[in-house]
Amino acid sequence: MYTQSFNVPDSPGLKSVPLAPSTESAESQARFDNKIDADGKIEPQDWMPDAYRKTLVRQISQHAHSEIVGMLPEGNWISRAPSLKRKAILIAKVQDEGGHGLYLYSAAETLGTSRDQMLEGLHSGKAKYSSIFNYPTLNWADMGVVGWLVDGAAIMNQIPLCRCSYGPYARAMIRVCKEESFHQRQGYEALLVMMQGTAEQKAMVQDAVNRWWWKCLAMFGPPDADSPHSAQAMRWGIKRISNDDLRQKFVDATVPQAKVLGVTLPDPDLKWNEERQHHDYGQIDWDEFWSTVNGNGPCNKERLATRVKAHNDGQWVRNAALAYSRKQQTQATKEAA
Ligand code: BYC
Repeated sequence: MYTQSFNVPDSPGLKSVPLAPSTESAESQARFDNKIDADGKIEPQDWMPDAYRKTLVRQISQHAHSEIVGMLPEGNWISRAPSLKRKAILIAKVQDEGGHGLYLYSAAETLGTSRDQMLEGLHSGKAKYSSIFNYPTLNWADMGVVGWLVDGAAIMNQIPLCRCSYGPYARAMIRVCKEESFHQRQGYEALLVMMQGTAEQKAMVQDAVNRWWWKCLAMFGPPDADSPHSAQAMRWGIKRISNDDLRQKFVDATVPQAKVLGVTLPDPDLKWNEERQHHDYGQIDWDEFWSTVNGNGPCNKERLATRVKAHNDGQWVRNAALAYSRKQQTQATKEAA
């Protein structure tokens, strides 16, 4: 059993945290600790500390909510896609996001929290979802930029989650990441086509990049020094790479893509730092981030209202499925008798 505090390697911004003392039997705690140390997977039937379970339910349910609310900004453009091909691609992408939400709710349910409880958290405004989905999608170029940058940031964050210590989450993320990769590519390809078009189309792409760039950098979460959950989550192998390190990887990967596309990333401080072998970048507006996370972004109220309405409108489907299942059960009981 651990008694010492620890520092997460390679993440100097993270605070040192004392490990929580076990309230369960020392044996169960030691088995859990050994598995984490050996980089093994924790499965639903295994004993786990309450705080580990709570952290997972919080993160996985917020992740699921993000996928479901994330359908709204793009769903808004399905009926206005510029061609049948683009419409088919967008429908497939939005449908994938719905699927991701469902895998993730299922993964969180294995920790003993019901889907109804999680949905109640979302619909009452208690649970968080990604800040990025509280901004409006104003024109078709936003569809390309959401694919390229928002899904690009999501992949950067999610690839390490495929190695998460909780088995059901890690396994769900493998398929999610494969699909996100298609999402990122379709967005980038749509932008490449627009950038070969008219001056007006090129200006639309640049305008969309200007509006989304900083929001995507904030998506990775607060700086490591201000991230209350990171150190413990990394100790448990839930998070594998810190918020700041993922943000840096995203910036480094995106700069050459922007060059190929022919757009300018809206940051005068963005430049290669030979010494660090990374790009330096400017200040993120954390006040705006927290205001959005706390419910005051441009679309928070609209997103939540749309989600709650969709859930209520779907009540008859859930009722019908329940009635059908009861009918089948009655039939089976009759036949068995
Ligand atoms: N937005 O200590 P921290 C997608 C909250 S969807 C809102 O760093 P943690 C897609 C955080 O929850 C992809 N809140 O926390 C879908 C915490 O609040 P609570 C979404 C944020 O958990 C459709 C507080 O700030 N991806 O790909 O260690 C179309 C302190 O933060 C945000 C995931 O959900 C934010 N951006 O790290 C297109 C990935 N950032 O809970 C695309 C899974 C932080 O104490 N999640 N907060 O009230 C994670 O990897 C981690 O939860 C985070 C935050 C990196 C997001």
